[in-house]
Amino acid sequence: MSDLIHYRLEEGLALIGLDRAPVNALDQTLRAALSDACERAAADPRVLAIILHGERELFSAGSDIKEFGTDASFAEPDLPSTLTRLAAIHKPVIAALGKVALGGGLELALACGYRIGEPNLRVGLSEINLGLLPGAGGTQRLPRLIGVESALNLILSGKIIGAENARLLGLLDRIAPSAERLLDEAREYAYELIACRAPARPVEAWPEPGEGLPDDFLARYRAEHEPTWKSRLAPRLVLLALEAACLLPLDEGLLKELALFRQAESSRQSKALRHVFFAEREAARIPGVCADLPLRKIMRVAVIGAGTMGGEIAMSFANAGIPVALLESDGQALDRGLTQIRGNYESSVRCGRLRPEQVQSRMDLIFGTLDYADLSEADLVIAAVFGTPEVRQQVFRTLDKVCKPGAILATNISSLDLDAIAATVTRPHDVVGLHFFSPASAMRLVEVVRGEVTAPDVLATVLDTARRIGKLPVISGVGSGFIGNRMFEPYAREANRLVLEGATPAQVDRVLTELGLNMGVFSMLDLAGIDMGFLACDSNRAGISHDASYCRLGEELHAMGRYGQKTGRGFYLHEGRNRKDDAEVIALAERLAGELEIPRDPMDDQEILERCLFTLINEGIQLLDEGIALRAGDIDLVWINGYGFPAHLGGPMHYAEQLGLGNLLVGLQRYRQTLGEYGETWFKPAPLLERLVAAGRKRIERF
Ligand code: T1G
Repeated sequence: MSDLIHYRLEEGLALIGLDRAPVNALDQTLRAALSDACERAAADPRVLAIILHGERELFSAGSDIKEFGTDASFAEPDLPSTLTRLAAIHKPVIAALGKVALGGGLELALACGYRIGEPNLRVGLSEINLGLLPGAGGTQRLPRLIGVESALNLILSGKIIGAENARLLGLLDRIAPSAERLLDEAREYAYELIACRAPARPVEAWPEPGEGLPDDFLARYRAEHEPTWKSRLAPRLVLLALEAACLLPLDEGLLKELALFRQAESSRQSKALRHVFFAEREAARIPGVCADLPLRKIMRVAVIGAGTMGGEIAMSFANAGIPVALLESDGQALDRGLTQIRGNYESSVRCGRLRPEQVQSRMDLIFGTLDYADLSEADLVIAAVFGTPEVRQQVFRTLDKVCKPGAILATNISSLDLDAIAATVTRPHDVVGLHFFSPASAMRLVEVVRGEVTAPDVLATVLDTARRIGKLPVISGVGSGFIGNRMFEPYAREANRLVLEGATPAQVDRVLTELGLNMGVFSMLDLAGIDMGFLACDSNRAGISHDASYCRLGEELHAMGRYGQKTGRGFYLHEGRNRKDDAEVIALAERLAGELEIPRDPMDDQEILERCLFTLINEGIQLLDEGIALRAGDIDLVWINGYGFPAHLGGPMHYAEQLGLGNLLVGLQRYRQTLGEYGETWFKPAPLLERLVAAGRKRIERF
């Protein structure tokens, strides 16, 4: 027996323990060992019932995602056939589920006749998050167990649910009183089943799936949900698989599911989403720093500034059960901040995202104060104060005096030079940047800014803490706009210039939202506020005079008091939640183009898409070359989680690799030549891109 499986014979029971670190991912080796163990138990007359469990408690995180897109994915014994053989065993098979049973791990449990879980169990069919569908019986066995609609909701949401919900749905027969008792409870369950001569599975003949379903149920379900799927392939394949479950016998449905799964697995969208999955885990790594570096203990946090951002940051920690001291300079501002936080929680209750009793329990974790001395026990202090660099540096000088040794001092301000702050304190190694994205209580992304002298354990501690509060931390070097906003600038610049050349704001935004972005540039600018100065419009940056024509439209709108949604007019005319092109803005663009001698023509969608994306991607490659971003995958995560770039395209860097780096370079060079001085200034290919193409490299990486 392989060491991936622990096989124990106990008075009529065979216990089969899966043991492939770290998550019992069902690769070919584990599938083979599992197959052998099941065959052995099925053939042994002494075995009256079988218990499948995780040797180290965790049951299984499903198929090995690294195998997808390779021959190993369906190397014999493949998972579907392994589970079909398991489901055919004429003895009760009990799945004892510890910690997680996800994807193929839950499908493995579904192929067993009975399921018992531990109280903190998390289960789900998370394949949809990888652009896949359950490919080992999930779309066929689940609807037969919990009904078609519940199965569709679970599969299409990719939601991970707890033990009690799983039991209520019919996914779990029992819940053990504790994780420690799981295996003993499974044994008792097995002996009960043996004693009452229970069948191999509780329902002899699977109920005809879809029984009691209105004939047009799936058609109505598709009509209701398809608009939300946009251009995503996997949800559409899921519906076809569920249709098969309703119309075909199990064995035929499984074949249909397998064909649909292979279609999903080979899709670009799934390849992109698998890239995102591993990029998220890679982002946690600090090059040159060992993964088990001792971390500082973060038990108490302080936030300075009870404004919108400070309040949302405080909520992020309170939501994770971490006590937060919220400091303000005056009582009224503090009261406003605390009232706003309570209001945020109460609106979450109204939307059903929070239970009423959680409001007070979270408010109890947030302690408002006006006194810096109350921060003396904080392990991490985050300054979320606006004001001049001098004001902010004064805040850090005060923190330097009051905070205990070893406390981490973080600033949330994106445009601030972190190293300048570190230079003003006696503990520069403890200074780090934490750029939360607004609204901080909802957005996952945090740019963790590493200063020149930030200590490795400070960086590692902040990365770990960000994950503890449910954030997705990405390391950035010090530089204006870090990664996200630095790239947003050329992207917004190009959009503005395109309007001067004949496009309209609505056309530019439509092209970008059709690609899959949640919002187009102009909708974002009107939402954030033109007065927020997203576009740096110094036409003589760093002494290099260049074409700043792209600024003029925003500058004029600002001068006209058209700040965007907040004033009802910006790049768009806003009427309630609707926005539309404004003839006044088009006329302004025409006038400016005349003054700037910019030729105007109707703009085609492809050019809009290329010019916005190519400049965005080019800036990202430049960031990588400068070392501000560590990895192309990090840049993808920033743009997917901070700016709504479609995850099923993998992020701007992955998108560029699929497009072909050579094609990207040719595109930049074409616009550089055809757009005169403007093109000469803003379409210069990043040197790293030129080096990558010259070297015939397919991946975007520093070298
Ligand atoms: N395959 C390969 N590696 C995996 C893996 C998987 N399924 N799950 C986790 N890992 C690695 C991960 O890359 C990391 O590696 C380490 O395990 C710890 O993970 C046929 C087609 C289970 C909740 O979508 O949700 O089954 O970085 O850092 O925070 O229908 O991992 O250490 O080298 O995330 O404690 C469906 C994905 C697969 C589950 C644990 N399954 N995993 O979270 O640790 S498709 C999933 C997770 C499938 C079938 C279909 C989480 C977790 P490294 P981690 P964690």
